[in-house]
Amino acid sequence: MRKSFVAVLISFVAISCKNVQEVAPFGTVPTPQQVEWQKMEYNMFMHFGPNTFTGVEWGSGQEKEELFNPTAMDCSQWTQIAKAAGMKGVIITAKHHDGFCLWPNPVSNHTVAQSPWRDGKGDVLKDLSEACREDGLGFGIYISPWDRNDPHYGTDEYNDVFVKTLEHALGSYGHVFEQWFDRACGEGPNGKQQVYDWPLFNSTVHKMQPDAVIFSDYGPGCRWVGNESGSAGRTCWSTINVNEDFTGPVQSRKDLNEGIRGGDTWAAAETDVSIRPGWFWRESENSKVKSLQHLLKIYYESVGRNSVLLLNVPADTRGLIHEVDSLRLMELRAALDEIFSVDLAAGGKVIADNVRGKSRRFKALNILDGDYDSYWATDDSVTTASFAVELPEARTFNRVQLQEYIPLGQRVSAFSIEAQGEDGTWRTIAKETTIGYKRIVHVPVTTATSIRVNIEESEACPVINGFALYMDSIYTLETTLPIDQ
Ligand code: FUL
Repeated sequence: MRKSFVAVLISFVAISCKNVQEVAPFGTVPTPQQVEWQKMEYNMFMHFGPNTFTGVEWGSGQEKEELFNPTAMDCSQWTQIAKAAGMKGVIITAKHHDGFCLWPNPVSNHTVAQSPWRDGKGDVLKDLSEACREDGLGFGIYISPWDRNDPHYGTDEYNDVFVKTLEHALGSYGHVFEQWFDRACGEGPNGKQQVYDWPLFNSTVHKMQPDAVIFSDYGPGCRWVGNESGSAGRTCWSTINVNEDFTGPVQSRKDLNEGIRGGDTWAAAETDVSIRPGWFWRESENSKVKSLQHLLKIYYESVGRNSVLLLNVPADTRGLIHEVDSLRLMELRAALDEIFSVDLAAGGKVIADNVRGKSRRFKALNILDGDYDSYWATDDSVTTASFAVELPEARTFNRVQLQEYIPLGQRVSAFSIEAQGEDGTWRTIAKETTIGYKRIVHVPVTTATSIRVNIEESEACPVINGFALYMDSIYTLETTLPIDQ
């Protein structure tokens, strides 16, 4: 009797699994490389070059190569700090607007090879790419097309020089996870501006490094977040609209900050911000390194808002990250570890009002299993749905983390969160818009036995792969707006 019941159950499950359709991707979706890039979450930006020695932000291009002479250059120090900070990659200014190349670029006379550093035999890109490999970090390259030194700048020839520059930098140091294009376009030594050939530049990157995600103001791989203060939009779509030739239309800062719902290109926001007031190191700013509270705010408003954080930590004239900065990074790491080490939703039960095809494959409990590729999904016809997490006991938290399974597109455009107190009453603790890869919602300190997430509006059936609750007792600069605002 028992045996036949089990057999019937097994065949029922088998039939139901077989018949339930996969969730079809919705709209514009990321490439696998863009998904991996987003999973990195937190990377180091490294501004280093002649400006480090002159104390200016934009060099004129007339700086003498002799200036560049770090006294204790050690890229392993950078990568060890980045790794200990929990960062996953490092992106270096291989060439800033002043045109000086941190590697011996054969098509330039303004490089480390002309400097006294290591008798002209040094190569920062070589050292850093090796240190990144050693420490298991991604290696990324910033190259500014604006060049205030190159005599060809402002003529057609320059685009070819720039392509050769790209080919050399991207072809000599192994895998590059991100190519960072600064779109600044000022005047060169002859007083002329350059007309950049973006399709040619982008195709060169794709040819040299097929897996590299290309950053620029509007992609094509990832986009600028629209400010340098470290804040993605509270609403943040990973899509924008871009012309095929990537010359525009120039997106408004608001569109860059919030993305465009239903946009034609997947280009998630990257939040680049400096740990100091300037991008380059200068002694006078050793006392102005951002506070732990400020960095936590930046973390919540970038990683917590569907963006990747690219935190600039510039090396000093020794060629080392200064002690003040590294100490602050370790404080941030310790705080993040403390906040996110205990998931208070662990061990909970999850019930949803709709499960795709009533299939176990798409069951609501998938949101708690820690497996990125398993998710809760509803039937295609359902775009308004709720799930409730019943906690093993009453628990106190002030952060609710949600994740959408972005390989299938970004869908949710409005959701609310309710909590059931120990007296049994439910109250709304948050009303928000987008989720994306990761959303960390700030809620008032709440003690609850159950939490309910209501997907109130979604472009297609919701697909949620992560849910967690945390208690942050460290961050004091609360930014939560009152509900309904
Ligand atoms: C800007 C540049 O002009 C700054 O110097 C800095 O490199 C920043 C990250 O991008 O466009």
